[in-house]
Amino acid sequence: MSYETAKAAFADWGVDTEAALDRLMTIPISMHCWQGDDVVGFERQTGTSGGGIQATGNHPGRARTPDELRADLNFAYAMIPGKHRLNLHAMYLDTDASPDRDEITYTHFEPWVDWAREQGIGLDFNPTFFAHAKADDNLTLSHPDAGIRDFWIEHGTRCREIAARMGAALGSPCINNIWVPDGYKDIPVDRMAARTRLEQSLDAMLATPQDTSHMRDAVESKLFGIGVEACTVGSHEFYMGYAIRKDTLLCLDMGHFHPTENIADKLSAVALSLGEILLHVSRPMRWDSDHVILLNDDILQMAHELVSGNLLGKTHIGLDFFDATISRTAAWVIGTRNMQKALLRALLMPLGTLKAAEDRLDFTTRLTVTEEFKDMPFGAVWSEFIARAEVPGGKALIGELDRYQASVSDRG
Ligand code: RNT
Ligand code: ZN
Repeated sequence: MSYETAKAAFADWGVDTEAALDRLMTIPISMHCWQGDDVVGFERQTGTSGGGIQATGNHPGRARTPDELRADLNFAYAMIPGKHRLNLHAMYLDTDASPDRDEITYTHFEPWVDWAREQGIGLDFNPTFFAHAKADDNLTLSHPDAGIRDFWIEHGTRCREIAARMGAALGSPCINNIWVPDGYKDIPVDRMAARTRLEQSLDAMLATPQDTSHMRDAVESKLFGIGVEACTVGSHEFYMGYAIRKDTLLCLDMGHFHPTENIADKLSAVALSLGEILLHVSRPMRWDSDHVILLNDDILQMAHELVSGNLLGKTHIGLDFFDATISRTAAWVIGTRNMQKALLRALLMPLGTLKAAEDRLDFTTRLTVTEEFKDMPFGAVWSEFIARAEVPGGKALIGELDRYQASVSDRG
């Protein structure tokens, strides 16, 4: 179907496809660096990511250096319409030096800032509280040993400074997301002590005020992880209360709740008590498996809530998945485009009609319209979107993804 025919079909429902296309082009998605190298980083240390997160697979082409990762990112961004962001973890520093986590400075990340400036993209940041000898017990900011807590407080404090410098340098606030793996494999007897320590460490880390036009802190909760099945210190309730009291962002990761929970439902609930929200859009399969996101109901509902609840202005959309069994660049491109496709569908819904039906308790009309809309020509509007952005789709996209993957397959 041509775009003009689709445009008329949506206009018949009072939906303006041009407005939807314009809006979608302005929504930045923060692409996570760690899909490119299986969450390994560039710290000259070996070992797995730890902390209960695990990339599986050994598809050829893993980025081994910052230059390789940037080349892969440049390719991926070229396949995605619009201007987006890069979400960096502290373990991805770019330097010949080998500072420990409590020694890192902005200098170690300057090549990333230079690259981001050239690309015209913003940066987001994360302290790395895993994949380190001092995190081997899955306890960091809540560790009973004050020396270990201080080490991680210093790391987190430095990361906040680095994030602020990044945001200032690029003229776009850097979202600094704090996730710690802290928890217990078996049933702890003193949860209160662990949570009190986590709270005090976070307070110490956040004590230095940073300019919110340069950086903003987010805190990310989790239900459980492999190796910390009995108790996660930074649970949802812990961080929701903390974020409200301390005026930080709350990060909702779609893999960090019970599998029957609807994460999209949480957006409007927490938004009423929070200034801003960070999303880690992910796809858990049976556990927090971080599969590449599909254009499935979970993502469609998330996009619907963002649009329907008018939450795009206060929500930062970040991605969090890592699959090492497929082309890593294809994973980025497919996942990021799926998030955009979901947003486009949400922007093309006749929300006025639907909300009016709901308000007069006409649930029959609500159901009829949502189901009839499943046959609307969303694909033709998406094709127009990528054509205007001069980005390939369909077989041409597959050809580009294959060509790039072949060019990196001989990496050791
Ligand atoms: C882990 C959290 C966290 C990490 C990244 C690498 O369960 O989701 O966000 O995936 O920081
Ligand atoms: Zn996450």
